[in-house]
Amino acid sequence: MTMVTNQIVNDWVKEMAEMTKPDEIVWVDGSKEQLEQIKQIALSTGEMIELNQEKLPGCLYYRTKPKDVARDEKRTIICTTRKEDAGPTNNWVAPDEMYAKLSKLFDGSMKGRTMYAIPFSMGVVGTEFSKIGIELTDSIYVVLSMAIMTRVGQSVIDELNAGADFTRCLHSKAQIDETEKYIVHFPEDNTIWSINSAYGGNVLLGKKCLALRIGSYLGKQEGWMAEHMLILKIENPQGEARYVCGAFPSACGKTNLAMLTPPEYFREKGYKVSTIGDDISWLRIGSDGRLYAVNPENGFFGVAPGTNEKSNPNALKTTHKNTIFTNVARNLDDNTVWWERLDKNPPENGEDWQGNPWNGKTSTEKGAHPNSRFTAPAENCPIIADEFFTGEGVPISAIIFGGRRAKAEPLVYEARDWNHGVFIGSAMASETTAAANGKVGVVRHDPMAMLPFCGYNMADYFQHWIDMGKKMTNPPKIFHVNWFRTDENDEFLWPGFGDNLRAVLWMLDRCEGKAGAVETPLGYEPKPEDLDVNGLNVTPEILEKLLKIDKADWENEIKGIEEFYSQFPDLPQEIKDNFDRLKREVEKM
Ligand code: SAT
Ligand code: MN
Repeated sequence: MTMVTNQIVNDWVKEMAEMTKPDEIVWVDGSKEQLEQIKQIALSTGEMIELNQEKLPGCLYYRTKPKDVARDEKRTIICTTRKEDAGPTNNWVAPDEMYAKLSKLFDGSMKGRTMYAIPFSMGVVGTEFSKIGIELTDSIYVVLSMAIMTRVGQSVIDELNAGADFTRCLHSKAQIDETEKYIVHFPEDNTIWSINSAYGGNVLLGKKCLALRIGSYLGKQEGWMAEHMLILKIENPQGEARYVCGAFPSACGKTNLAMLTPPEYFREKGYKVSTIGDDISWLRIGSDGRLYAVNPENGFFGVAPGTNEKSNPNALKTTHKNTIFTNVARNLDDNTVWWERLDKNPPENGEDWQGNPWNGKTSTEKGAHPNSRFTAPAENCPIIADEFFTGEGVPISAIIFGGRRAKAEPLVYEARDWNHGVFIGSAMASETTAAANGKVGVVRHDPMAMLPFCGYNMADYFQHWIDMGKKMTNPPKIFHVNWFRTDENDEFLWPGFGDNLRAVLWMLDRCEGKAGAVETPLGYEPKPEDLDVNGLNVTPEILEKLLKIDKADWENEIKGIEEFYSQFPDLPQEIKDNFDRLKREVEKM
């Protein structure tokens, strides 16, 4: 590989190495040969395990420490000079104080280890969307995962040598001491420091840290948006392509929606779905006044449990080669992997995610951690769209906000206009999942699914959404969905998965003025007959339940929104107006 000649880069790497004191520094060029050599080191030390190379070629197994299994929001910090710039929903510490504290923890943290320097790009190098980063790490798991999740290679080094600015990402697993774990962002310095974790979301710094937290901060300044959104391509029987983005909190089915298989009835009609992204979108306004999106990532870091031939056959196929499995169960008989709901055939001679002997047929304990993951190259996905590879933006027709809600939220509704949609996104709530440490199943507000990922003051972020709307002559329509509504017996009312396409097609028809709707206090809802439920066992009564808006539930929602908003002294007027209108309309119900 060509040397890095950019003096700013070399000075920074030198400074970081003087602090962390590794035995040596290795630049990662992304070549197959080098990655293979690095992998062999991880296999020889036992850091990673090679899986059955006939059944799972190129696949590796990795286990984290038992308390290092998810993102840690309490230990995720935004360090801006002024506390107000981080806002009420982020943890904040003054930059000087945090640098001083972390410098002590990083001091000598790589002694006896190799520091890998990984130059990477989020987005296709050379496109308008691309942003360059360098991650310094002492973890081979991070090296191999970044090589899947981001674009690593000579072209990135060329950009750096041509003087490109870059995000300075420093990671050390140190002692993986959870009492000294920190995931820290210095947006004003374009810098991320993460220490004492080895779990993906905390250490693959291109992902949530750069592409969302630093990305959202840069987007505000530079006039674009970084969002926690999948990108889906839908082609109708005439072959016309439409694109939608969807924001859902972690572990609420983004990967499933992004890779959905249309119900047979729609496949026969000629509908086709392909995937552009499953987690993060970067969005810019095009010269035609529309909003364009790319997926800045190069792979999928998906939740394993629940992924199966029925729920997401495309994801399953995506993981059959060159994939890293983290914290799933292992089948010792054939050295493959297993997780809950993969199939009805758990290993008898297995190991659970912590490495304990585990018999899936008799044990009452879970084999895989609920937040166990696969890290798989996007190019493996059988339905990956061509547009993914070009990295040029695709024009977005609809933005979908959604959460996991047993009650209150109906299946689907449409915002009256952009600002109403921004209000809906800002007020959304969802039940917590295993993707972050803490209690699971508690309803919490999670605006635009960005609560853990917004790198600056959330009220300013709402304002940025409003401002972006003002700049678009042809903005996407905004919708809200809830696939997770339950009946009196706590059973899901909606089949979900591939059938979610039915709601998406209603949305696309709305965008083209073709589908019916009725105005409600929440926005426009389909009438039961507006949704195509052909071939589906959903009765009109069930549809009615799915679409019902209950006054008492919404009085309660309003209280929740009021309480959530109370932490923001200055919300945009457009949001206040839309909230006031909701209150008036619910009152009138
Ligand atoms: O752990 S990650 O943050 O990368 C995945 C997620 O929680 O959405
Ligand atoms: Mn996510």
